Amino acid sequence: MVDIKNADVVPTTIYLKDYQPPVYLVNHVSLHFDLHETQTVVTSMLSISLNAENTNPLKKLVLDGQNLKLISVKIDGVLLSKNDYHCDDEKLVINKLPEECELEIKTEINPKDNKALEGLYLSSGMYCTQCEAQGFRRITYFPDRPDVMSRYEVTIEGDKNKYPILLSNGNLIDKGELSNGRHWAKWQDPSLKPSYLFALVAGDLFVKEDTYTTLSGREVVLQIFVEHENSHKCEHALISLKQAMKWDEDTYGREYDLDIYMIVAVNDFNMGAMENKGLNVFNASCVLASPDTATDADYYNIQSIIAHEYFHNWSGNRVTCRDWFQLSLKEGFTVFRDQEFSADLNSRATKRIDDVNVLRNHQFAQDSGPMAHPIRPDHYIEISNFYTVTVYNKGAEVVRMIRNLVGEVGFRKGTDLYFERHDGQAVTTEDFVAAMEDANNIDLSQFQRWYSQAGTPELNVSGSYNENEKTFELKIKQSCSATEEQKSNKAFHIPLQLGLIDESGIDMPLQLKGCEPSNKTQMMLEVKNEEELFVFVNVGVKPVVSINRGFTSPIKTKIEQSDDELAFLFSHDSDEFNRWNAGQELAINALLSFVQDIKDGKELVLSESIVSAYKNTLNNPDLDKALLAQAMTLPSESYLADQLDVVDVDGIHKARNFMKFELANSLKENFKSILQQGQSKEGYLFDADEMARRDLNQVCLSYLMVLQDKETIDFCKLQFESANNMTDVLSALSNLSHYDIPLRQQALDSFYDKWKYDAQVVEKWFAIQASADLPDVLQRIKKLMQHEAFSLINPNKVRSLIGRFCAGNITHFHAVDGSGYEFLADQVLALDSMNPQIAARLIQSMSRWRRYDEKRQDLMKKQLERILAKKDLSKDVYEITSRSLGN
Ligand code: B3K
Ligand code: ZN
Repeated sequence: MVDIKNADVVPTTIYLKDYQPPVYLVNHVSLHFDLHETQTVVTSMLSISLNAENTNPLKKLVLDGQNLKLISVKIDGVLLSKNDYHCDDEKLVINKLPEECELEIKTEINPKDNKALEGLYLSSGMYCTQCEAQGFRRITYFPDRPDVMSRYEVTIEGDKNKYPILLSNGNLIDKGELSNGRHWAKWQDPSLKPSYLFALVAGDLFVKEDTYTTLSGREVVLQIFVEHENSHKCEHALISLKQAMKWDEDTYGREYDLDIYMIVAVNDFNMGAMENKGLNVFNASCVLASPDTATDADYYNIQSIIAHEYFHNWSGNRVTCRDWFQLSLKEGFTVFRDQEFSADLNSRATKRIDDVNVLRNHQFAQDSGPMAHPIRPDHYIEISNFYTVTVYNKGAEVVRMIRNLVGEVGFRKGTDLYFERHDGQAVTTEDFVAAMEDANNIDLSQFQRWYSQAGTPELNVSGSYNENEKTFELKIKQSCSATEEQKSNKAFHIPLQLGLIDESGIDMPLQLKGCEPSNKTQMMLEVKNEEELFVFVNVGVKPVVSINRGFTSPIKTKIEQSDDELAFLFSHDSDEFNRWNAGQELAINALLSFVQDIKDGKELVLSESIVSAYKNTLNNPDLDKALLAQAMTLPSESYLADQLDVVDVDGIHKARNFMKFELANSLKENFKSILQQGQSKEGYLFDADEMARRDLNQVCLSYLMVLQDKETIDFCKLQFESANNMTDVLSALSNLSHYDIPLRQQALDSFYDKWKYDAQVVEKWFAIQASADLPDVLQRIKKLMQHEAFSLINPNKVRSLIGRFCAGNITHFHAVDGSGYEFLADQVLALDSMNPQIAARLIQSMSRWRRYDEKRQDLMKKQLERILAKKDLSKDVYEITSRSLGN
């Protein structure tokens, strides 16, 4: 198998600065697949022509290829001899080529053996493909780069019984039977597309069908293909797809272009889903839902992922990336689009909090570790490693900041211009920003630094009130600590929404010195220099500052605010995000002081004022239940860890448990009454109110369970046994999973027994056990790896058991004996030659090893070195491990 590096050859680094336009273009691609499980023959006919834009005098054609068996090459019908081309593990090079020609290449591939799940592979008896970023080269030799865009015609031939459904991109134009029990179908895609958007599916599938009439009155056929036993689980995905189609018409004026839109659910998939033109392939867990098998979080995710992939049809497919360094052009923008879609359809404030939590818990961490990279990286070894929370989520924040700077109307003008100007092209992030500048007549040149500089900017904010002059001065200093690769950053252009609140909790009218008075009570400040001074005049009383409202910029803000001020903001800030944020700050202050007290051997005491701040919040009748659930949730252990210079794994765990216990103890009557009032006998409904109700119940139950009183345990048992939806059942099971009581195992066993034939539910069962806060959790996980339902080949199982433990069960993963690290390294080594993408993802739990105490540092470093020493390590794992070690 290729896909590996030679033991003593360091893999090549690819640089953005080396970009060259392609030498040849491929105008038309005609593919023929003769499907056989271990020997599929692919015949590809390429209409090739010299690219006028390329100035390279060496006019040789270099085609990418990986794990392919070359059978023959013909130019304009003439068979080439082996001397006419060069073929190695990575490419096929043809030197002498006419300016235009028809190139026919025949290759053989083995879909059954393909466990990397890139290119064409078999999953649960069906063929499917994954080509982004560089999987097409595992199907046939091709200039596998996004700036080569072609029209495709695809013929698929396969066994009729086993694979009655044969799909590819575009429209079905012909089909037929063959004499030997086989049949064929021919698909034609009228759109221009890069190879990474190619898709093929063949299987025995149920199809759920509907139609959608577009803005201009065209009827589009919508089809969702799933395994027959899942036929009842497609409704939600279909509704979500129609919602997304309508939203994109309403919000961006974007209509779907083909006559058919297909979605296929597969069991073995490296990520969530893939936006192939007209034929999306989805991880089954991101499509299938029914109330008894899927949680609210699943319903929510499905809605947003279906939308995300649909939105790519414009932001990604019709306008695509010139090269893979531009990935955020499509991903950052599309994440921003899906975030706004979810916010419009559900609760806006809670969506923002969820998104910021992802950013703070994961992206800020990445930005301050060895894998830090700008949203437009300038080098990589393996591009699969750059499908990151930075490129995606920080990328979305950067688009959001542009929207904040130009306003909603200006942003729409910008996107209209971008889509119109670049439809059918492969472009860069600069092209996106240029469209925004041109449509709004503004200069975003300083803003562009967000694309090229890594690291999280930090603002130091201090305010001073002059009672005599009734002025309020706000001093802001920005800095961005160096990342390992980028030693110095220039000042960022930071939009900052601000409010000043008076002592009764009302937003004051804002007037900057030298500006006319107005009744505006919020203002978007623009920080551009390292130091800025904003002077507000006519400020009647000393205000409390509410800054970076709605998290207008993805930054850290340091502002001197007392616990009293934070408690005041926690109950009064008119900005719901900042109100929640003040509660988090308050909790962080308390938790960090507990961490210190534990170190100093002091007794821990949760102050009355904090308890009453939480009590007031809990009793506030105006607060939406979903927001209340978020407000009552303490900051995560990983976020707390990021606040410390040296992570104190056990201290954080103890501190958080202590605070949770104290709040549970003091507020138990409140929690119980919310829980009792929040019960419902109605059937499951996926809507904002019902989700909020279930969410708040879950938070209350998790507090009460800490107390381990009989009444709560009985309540939990009853909920587990009798709830009519998976959200409540799983909430009960997960609450039981942290306590080593007989009921725990009984519940886990009966759950498995009931759901063992449902892969998505079994994944949840694994995940719950991997997250358990039990001292011997790792032993239990190792045992679960021998379970009949576990498989290292299936990424969902790996993620739910191994990934969940290493990335989510921080205390036990970082056990001081190093057992977690050794376990992780074992799994990475086992997965490396099978599925390098999944292996590389796992290691990231160890990449920030320098942040821990010496003992743990040493243990993690040893395991990283052990991984790096493996012969024929994949490029994916090599890149993450060597960067983590700082090589
Ligand atoms: N574009 C795909 C991700 C492909 C990942 C390749 N390793 C899904 C998405 O972001 O929509
Ligand atoms: Zn995407």
